[in-house]
Parts: sequence; C-alpha cells; structure tokens
Amino acid sequence: MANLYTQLQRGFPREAGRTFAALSDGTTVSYAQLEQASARYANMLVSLGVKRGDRVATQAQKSMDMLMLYLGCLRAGAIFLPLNPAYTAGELEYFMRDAQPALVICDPARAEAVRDLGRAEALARVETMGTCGEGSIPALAAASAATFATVDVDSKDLAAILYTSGTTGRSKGAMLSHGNLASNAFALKEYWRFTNEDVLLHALPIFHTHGLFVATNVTLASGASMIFQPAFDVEKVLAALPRATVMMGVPTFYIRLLKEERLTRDLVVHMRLFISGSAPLSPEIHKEFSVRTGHAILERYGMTETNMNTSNPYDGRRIAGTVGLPLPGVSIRIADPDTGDILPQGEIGVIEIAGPNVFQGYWRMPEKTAAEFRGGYFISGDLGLIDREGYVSIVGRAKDLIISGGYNIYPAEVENALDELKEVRESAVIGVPHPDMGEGIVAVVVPTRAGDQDDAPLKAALVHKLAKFKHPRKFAFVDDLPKNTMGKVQKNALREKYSAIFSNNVLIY
Ligand code: MLC
Ligand code: AMP
Repeated sequence: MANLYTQLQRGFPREAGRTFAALSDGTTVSYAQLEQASARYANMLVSLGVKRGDRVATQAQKSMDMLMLYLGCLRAGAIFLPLNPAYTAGELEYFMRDAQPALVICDPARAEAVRDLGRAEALARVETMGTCGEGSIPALAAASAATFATVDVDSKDLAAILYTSGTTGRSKGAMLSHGNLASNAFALKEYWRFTNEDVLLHALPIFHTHGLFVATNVTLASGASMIFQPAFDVEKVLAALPRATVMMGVPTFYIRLLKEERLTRDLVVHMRLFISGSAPLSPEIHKEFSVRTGHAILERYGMTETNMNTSNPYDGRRIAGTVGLPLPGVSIRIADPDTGDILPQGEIGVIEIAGPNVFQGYWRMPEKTAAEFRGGYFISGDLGLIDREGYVSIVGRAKDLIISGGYNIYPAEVENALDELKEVRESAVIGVPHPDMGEGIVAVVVPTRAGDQDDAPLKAALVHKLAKFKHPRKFAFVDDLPKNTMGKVQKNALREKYSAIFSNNVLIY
C-alpha cells in the first residue's frame, strides 16, 4: 500500500492508548483517537463529494483539527493544500483560481469574504474551521463514522500541493506525492534515530514543509508524540522543554531562546536533539547554543520542492556553517549555473538534487517544471559546494530570494506591489542581515515626486496587497537605483549600502 497514511500507520505504537499529541489546553490526543478522527475527516470529505485527486484548500490557524484534516485527505486520496493564514484576499484569489479546489476551508471570521471569492471563482464549496473545534468542518467530521478504509493509491499520486513563490512573483504549486513524503519521513526517522519514546516540541506552522511534513510525518512514522503548540512563544517553549526530547525550529527560534537566561544546561539536559533548518543558522548561534546548553544543533537543508536533502549526522561531526551530508537515497551535485557542467569537488556552483524525495513538478506548469530540471536533477537555485568529507555548504543564492524568520519572500512580488502605487516610480527590494529574523526586508524606493520621503502611504497600501511577513521593515528613498549597463538593478551594491540598517534594532519595526 503506497498511501502515506498506511505507511505511517505501520509505525504507530501497539498500545493505541499512547499519546500522539499533548495540546495547550491540557488535553491529549491518543493514537486511537487519531485513527478515529482521521477516519471521521476522510468520511466527511467523501460525504461532501470530494473525490480522489481533488484539492482541499485550507486557510486556517494551526490546530489539531487541521492535522486531522491533513490525515483525512491522505486517507481519502484527496490533495491537501494548506495556505498561510497571513495571505490577503488578493493572494488567496490567485491560489483559488490556480488550484481549483473542490473544497475550501477557512477561519470562521473570514467565511464571508472567502464565500464572495468562491462565488466569483465558481468554487464548489466553502466551509469553516476554527482553532477550538468551532466551524462547520469539525461539526461535520464529528457526525461522521469513526472507521474508514484508507484508499489505495499509486506512490506517484499527489498527497499535497504547497505553493512557493517564484522569481517572477507568480506562485507555483509544488506537487508532492505519497511516495515523496513517505521516503523522506522514513529516511529522517532513521537518520535522526527517532523512536516511540520521543516527544517532539512542535511550535512551527503546519502550512509548510518543515512543520507539516518533517515534524509531523517523522513523529507519526516513529509512533512518537508531540507537544503541539499553536505558534512559537518563547515562554511556552521554555515551559515545555523539560517534557520534550527533540525540538525542530528555524534559526529565529534558537536566536530568541538564547536571549533568555533561563535557557541553561540544566533545562535541556534530558533533550536528545535540537534540529534547525529552513534558513541559514549562523556559526555564531551554533557555538553560543553549544556553549550554553552542551548541545550541538543539528542543521539540515531542505526545500518545499524536495523535502529534506542533507543533514548533519546524528553521531558524527555536526559542522557549524554546513548543512551536512546527502540523506540516504538523495543525490547532490554541484553544477555551473550558466552551462550546467558538473563542477569538481570543492568548487562553488548551483546545488542540484535527485532522489525519491524530489517533487512531481509544478501544478499545471509543465514548461516551468521542465526548465527547473537538468538531466533528472532539480536545480535548487542555492549556491554551494561539497567539501572533501562530503559535507555540503550553502554559500549564497542564484535566485533573488529573501528568507526572513524561515519564510521565503521573492523581491519581485514586493517590487511589483510597490511599483503599482502612484507614489512610486520604481523600487528594489533586498534582504539584509537582521538580528532576529536572519534577513530583514528593505525597500529602496525612487518616489514619483522628487524628495518625497513618506513611507506611510506605501505601508498602508501593502496591507491590502501582501501578507504581513512580506512587508518591508525599512524604506529608503533615493533619486536613482544603481544599474548596470543592461539596465539591471545592482542589488549587491544596495545590500552593501544598507547592510547595517537593522543592526541597531533589537527586534522589529
Ligand atoms: C511574522 N512576521 C514576520 C515573520 N513572522 N515578518 C517577517 N518574517 C517572518 N518570519 C510578522 C508578523 O505578522 C508580525 O506582524 C510581525 O512580523 C512581528 O512578528 P513577531 O511576533 O516578531 O513574529 P512571530 O509571530 O513571533 O513569528 C516569527 C517566527 C515565525 C519566526 C516565530 O515567523 C515562524 O514560526 N517562522 C517559521 C517559518 C517556517 O516554518 N518556515 C519553514 C518553511 S519550509 P503583526 O503586525 O501581525 O504583529 C522550508 C523548507 C525547509 O523552508 O527546509 O524547512
Ligand atoms: P522553501 O521554498 O520555503 O521550502 O525554502 C527553501 C529554501 O530555504 C532553500 O532553497 C534554501 O535557500 C533555504 N534553506 C533551507 N534550509 C536551509 C539551511 N539549513 N541553510 C540555508 N538555507 C536553507
């Protein structure tokens, strides 16, 4: 049986009463309850007319119901399509039109707006789901039968579509199959030595690869349990750490924890593993964490399109500033970004990836998909090298991308939104070092009216256009943008000029 749920189920503990998740309200969900709830969700989807291969889009806050919906989709053979709740109505409209979901599930507070959108886009059905059991979907699920025969699928059948932005500003739906997700879940379980004794501290969002697939699937594949927190809150994480054995986070989690004196060796003495990914972890933070706690953070490297590619070893040397070795079954090579020639060991080029983890392509974009593969390898857009011992280091990006707090922001999308405004003649959006988020977004703007320095109307206009995490945190007004002879903005010059713009800020805004 290739269905991811069936494969994960083999790892569930024999004693079905064992805890799968401890929730913030003090309640727990056992594996027996997980089996029943996911069956109810699968039955509910079938009763709403969702068929195999249909997309189920959801834009709601992190909750256990959301996880059960994910598992229900797997069991029913539907495609789970989670969206960041921060997306604006305009952003949502694009996803709806592109993905054509059979069912859209949103927060009860947004139901009216999404229904309006649904009517305009002729969407089949809009339902609601809150964080504490409220909304039509949990009610429908509760009224559905608690057993379900998980459908058989082909390993290439899609389990999920996750949207990632593109360098042109147009988002692409990365199609992930049951086989892709299963191969990565089991590879990571082995590599990181997960067992059913583990307790994962889960404070990541569940609409991205990291929190949804890496954290959740590895826990399920191991029959382990998780402390399920709605978001990263440093107080709640410090309070829960003594009950956990493993934590996964983006570098900002570790930066914020290190600011707390209560993070001591004693607090985490029982912890087995701290894992970091989604953005570069600086060697300084790695070292500071190790000195303070005695733990060497294990850094790994992944992408929405490929799941996890490399990881520092569990037993061997975890080398700060590297993302470790290719995972078993994953092949990594370094190519010349322009010619595609494979480069010798030690040289810097674009990282290319092949293996059972690599996605099935972009939803309804065959040309775009073809353009991002070379000889069976996916072209990551990350620049890196492989050292003599086989460790991969990421040294830059061939793609114009900013990663802030683990979220990707494509400058082109923000520039397009700014350039549409009457106050803006042209703009260039860059990422520069930020003490909390890794990179912070800066918009360098040439105003329509010379001498104009007012960022207020720009900030106000962006609220309706883009999710908050994509908003520039600083605006700089200039007479002209530096350009090369081809008329292309020289972003390196801008990044250098504004490199210290956040250095006096302790946190944000
Ligand atoms: C929130 N904001 C952000 C932001 N997160 N702005 C920029 N970058 C971010 N990452 C906005 C909020 O809307 C808020 O605005 C304001 O910035 C201040 O937020 P905050 O309270 O300081 O942030 P917080 O809510 O605590 O969130 C920070 C965070 C969170 C780091 C905890 O962003 C987070 O959980 N990031 C994880 C992302 C992730 O899982 N990435 C994995 C992608 S998968 P206001 O006005 O609303 O208050 C992937 C593949 C792989 O990359 O390898 O894993
Ligand atoms: P996403 O599209 O959100 O999945 O982000 C994928 C990108 O995150 C990769 O292409 C890398 O640029 C970046 N990334 C993920 N993990 C790491 C890491 N450990 N170090 C540096 N960059 C990383």
